[in-house]
Amino acid sequence: KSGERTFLAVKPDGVQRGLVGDIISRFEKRGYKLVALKLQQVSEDHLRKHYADLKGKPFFEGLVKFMASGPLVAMVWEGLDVVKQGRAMLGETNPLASKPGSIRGDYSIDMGRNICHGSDSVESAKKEIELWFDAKDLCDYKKANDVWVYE
Ligand code: DAT
Ligand code: MG
Repeated sequence: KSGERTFLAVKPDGVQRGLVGDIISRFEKRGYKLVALKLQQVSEDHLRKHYADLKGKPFFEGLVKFMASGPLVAMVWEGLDVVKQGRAMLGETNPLASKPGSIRGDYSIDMGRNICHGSDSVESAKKEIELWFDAKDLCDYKKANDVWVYE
């Protein structure tokens, strides 16, 4: 169960605003394990696949263009309940509804500039990890401090 994985991304606004280190640091400090990471500017086509569930929404095209507008940081993180906990650490989709202490609540205001992405379920995490990473780029390793993180 502590092998659960999620897909997280620092969006182009988060990269431009210098928030990559802070966001990675929050997940590291919490005790989660980094499994894969890359800085990459991706095509609109790739993002249409990533956001396929939102096709038809009025903001879809703008979202795709924004996400393709600059490099983003794509990551896979692993640990107990990491999908749900990751979403909680991100905050609400609307930054104005996000609590201080969450990434969006601390660093963002507008929905279309909300800094980060996180998978919304274990099932979509699986799909997103497959879309963004080759299996060979997911690192299987033991963290020495796991005995200090998990009872
Ligand atoms: P989340 O990123 O919290 O999973 P989502 O999957 O519903 O939210 O939407 C993906 C992104 O699209 C979201 O991070 C910001 C943007 N978005 C969502 N709803 C929006 C809206 N009503 N107006 C503008 N942008 C929106
Ligand atoms: Mg979503």
